[in-house]
Amino acid sequence: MLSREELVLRLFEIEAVKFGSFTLKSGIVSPVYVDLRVMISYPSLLKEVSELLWKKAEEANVQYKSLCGVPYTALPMATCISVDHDIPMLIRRKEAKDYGTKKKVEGNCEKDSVCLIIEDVVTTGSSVYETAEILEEAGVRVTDAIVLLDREQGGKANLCNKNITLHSVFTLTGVMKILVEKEKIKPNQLQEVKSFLAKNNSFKPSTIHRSLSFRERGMQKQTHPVARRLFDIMEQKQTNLCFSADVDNFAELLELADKIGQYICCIKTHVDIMEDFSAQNIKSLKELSVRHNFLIFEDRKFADIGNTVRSQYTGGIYKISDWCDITNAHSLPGPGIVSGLKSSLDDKSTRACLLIAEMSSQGNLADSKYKQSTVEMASEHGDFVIGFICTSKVSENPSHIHFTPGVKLINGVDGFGQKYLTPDEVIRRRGSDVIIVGRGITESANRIKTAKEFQEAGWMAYNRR
Ligand code: 5BU
Repeated sequence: MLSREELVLRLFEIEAVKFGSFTLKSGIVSPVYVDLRVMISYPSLLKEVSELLWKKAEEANVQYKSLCGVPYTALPMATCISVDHDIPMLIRRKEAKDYGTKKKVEGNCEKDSVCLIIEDVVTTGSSVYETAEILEEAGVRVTDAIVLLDREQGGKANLCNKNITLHSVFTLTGVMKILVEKEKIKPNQLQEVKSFLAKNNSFKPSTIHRSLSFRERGMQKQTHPVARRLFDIMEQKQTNLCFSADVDNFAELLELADKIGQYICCIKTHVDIMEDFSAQNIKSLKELSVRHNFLIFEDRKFADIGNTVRSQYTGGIYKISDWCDITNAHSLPGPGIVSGLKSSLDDKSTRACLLIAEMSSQGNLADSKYKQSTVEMASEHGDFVIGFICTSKVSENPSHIHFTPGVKLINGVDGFGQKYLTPDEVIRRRGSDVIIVGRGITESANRIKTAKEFQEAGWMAYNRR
C-alpha cells in the first residue's frame, strides 16, 4: 500500500490534480483543476484509492448493506470495493431506460436497507444528492457518502442539510499542504487556492432557515399576505396537513370539511371533478373555511399561455379566482403564465399561486434544471407566487412554502405510478412544509381519526427537524 503522501504525489504526477489557471464550464477562472477520470489508466492506483475509500467507511463505522458509485468516475472505484470486500453493488443509470422496465437503478434494492455512496470529487454535493434521491426512489436509504477529494466548496454542509454525512479521504487544502511540503508547489499557490475556495463556496448560510419556525417565516418582510395567513394558521392550529378532498359531490366534501376542518390548514379541491358545482356550494365551503380557519386551494394546474389562463382563472362556470385563496400552475409555458394569472386580479394580496416544480408521479419529467428554473420564476413573481408543489425542498427562500402530494402513513405506489412517502420523510428528511393527503384519508374506514393521525404525524415531523 502507498502512504497518503505517496498517493498524493502519484495523483499529482498523473495530472489528476493540476495547478495554474483554468477556465471552468461556468466561465469562472480557477487556480486548480481536478480530474480523477485519468485514474482508470492506472489500475494499481485505482485499487489503492478504492481501498482507502473502503477504509474511510470502516473508520467512520458506517453501517451499510450495499454501495453505489456516482456515475461515471466513481463507478470503477465502487466496483473494486465491491469485488475486494464482497459487498453488493447498485448502479445508478444516468438516464432511465426508455424501454422495458424503465429502471433507474440496477441491482438488488433491498427495501429500507442502507446504501453507501462512493464519489471521486465533491464540490457542491449535488451529484451525490441526485444519486441519493434516485436510490431512495428505488427503496433503499442513504445516510453517508465517502469521497476521495472534498474540494471544500460547501458540499459537506449542503449534504449535511440533506441528512447525508460526507466523509472525505482528502480535502483539497490537505492535498496541497502535502504538495507544498514535498516542494511540488509553492506556498503562495496554496494561499491562492484557499482564497478561491472561500470566494466560491456553494453553501449559503441562509439555509439555516430550515430551523426558522413557520411563525418566523410568516413574519419575513417579503412573505406574501396569503402565505403569511397560511403560516399563521399552521402555527395556531398546529397543523401542516392539506386535505385533498377528491370526492365528486359537495354533500360529501362539505361534510368532510366540517368534520376534519379542525385538523387541516388547507383544503385542496379539483373543482372539475364535482358533479354538482354551484355558487351556493362554493359559498358553503367558504363559510366552513372561515369557521374552521383553513385556506382553499384549487389544484387547477394551469398550463397554457398567459392570455388563456387568465380567462380560465377568472371565467367559465367555475370563476376560480373568485373563491380560491391558492391555485397552482405549471412553469412549463414560461413566466407568461404567471403574468397572465395575476393580471386578472384587482387585489393581489388575497390570491396566490404555487408553481409545480416537480410532481409526485413516477417518471415525471421535471429534472433539476427544470426545478431550478421554476424557483427562479417564482422569485421574479413574489407578489403572486408563494411556493411550490414538489417532493422535497427546492427553494432556500424562507418565504416560500413547499407543498408535497403523494403522502401516506407507509411508503408505496398506486396503480398509476403515484408514489407515496411518509409525513416524516417528506417534512423532516426532505424539508417540505405541507403534506397533501387525499386517499390516505378518504379511503380510511374512519376518516376523522385518520385525518387527526396525519395532522399529528406531519406536525411531529416539523417539530423534529
Ligand atoms: P392522493 O389520493 O393522496 O394520491 O391524492 C393526491 C392529490 O394531489 C390528488 O388530488 C392529485 O391530483 C394531487 N397531486 C399529486 O398527487 N401529485 C402532484 O404532483 C400534483 C398534484 Br401537482
